[in-house]
Amino acid sequence: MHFQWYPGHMAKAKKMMQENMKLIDVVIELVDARIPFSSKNPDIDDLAKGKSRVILLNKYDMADHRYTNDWKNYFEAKGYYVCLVNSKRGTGVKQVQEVVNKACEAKIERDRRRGILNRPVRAMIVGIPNVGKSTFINSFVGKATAKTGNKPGVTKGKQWIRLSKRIELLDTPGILWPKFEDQAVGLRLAWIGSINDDILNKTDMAFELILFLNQHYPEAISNRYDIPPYGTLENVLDAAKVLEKIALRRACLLKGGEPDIDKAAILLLDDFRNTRLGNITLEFPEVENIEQKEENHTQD
Ligand SMILES: Nc1nc2c(ncn2[C@@H]2O[C@H](COP(=O)(O)OP(=O)(O)OP(=O)(O)O)[C@@H](O)[C@H]2O)c(=O)[nH]1
Ligand SMILES: [Mg+2]
Repeated sequence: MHFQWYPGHMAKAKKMMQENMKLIDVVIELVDARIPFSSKNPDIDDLAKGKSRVILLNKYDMADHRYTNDWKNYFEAKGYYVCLVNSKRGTGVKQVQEVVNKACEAKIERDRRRGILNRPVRAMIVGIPNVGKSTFINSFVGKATAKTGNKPGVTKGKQWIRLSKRIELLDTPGILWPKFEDQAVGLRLAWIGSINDDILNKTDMAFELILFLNQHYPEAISNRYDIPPYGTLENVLDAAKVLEKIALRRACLLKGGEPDIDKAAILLLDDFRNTRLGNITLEFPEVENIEQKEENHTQD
């Protein structure tokens, strides 16, 4: 599968981030709790060198909570501050403010020693497309806050949103692209609907999803579609048989009454993306595995 990711637009966003980074104390990075590795941009570590780092495992409500906690531990062990967030409903958003304060304690102390009192911490939100940046900002900012407008002494025209006496947010989120050149990463991004899927073969995506679910959530499909449990699937041909069963159960039929597996594929992906198959996490923090991937990535 080959993915296209609006390179021009992204290059512009990256430049914006580079220019603004010197004004920023803390970088708040959103990742999708269902794919915390695949939705994490690799360039951000370079861009945010020396800054306090907060990771929000967003869309927590859609992920498998057992693994979200593992991911929290995984990132904390790497020195990030981590919050579990459902930006859509606002759950966990309050804690972000506390965590940001904590992440910036050293900086506040440094300021204090230099006689700088009450300078707010400046934060930037970053993340790949569709991860929930705008939803989070709206939820984080709430109604009571107002834009501080152009601040003299800071680069002209920059808008800061005052969250409290202690935190200001740059009002343009940094949009970064995922590491979609990795096929497995691309597939997971496609499953959750973060890649324009007009260019993808949905039926192939559905086969792969059926195989993944068979391995990690073996009852998800039979429960949802009321299909008798089936054993271990070996390959795409086996997955195709399951998709046929789904098609028959849901009356996705071609003219002659044959199962319409392309239609069933769309239905399955739609059900998955709307958590109708349950809370599912698509990758797990098996450390070696990920470290290996990170190494591969830097070799690219
Ligand atoms: N279930 C759930 N949905 C969320 C959550 N956060 C965001 N969404 C949904 O995810 C979709 C994308 O959210 P946006 O806030 O537009 O994402 P974004 O990162 O600003 O996207 P771009 O502006 O394209 O980069 C929307 O449909 C949101 O309603 C969450 O925590 N839980
Ligand atoms: Mg947005």
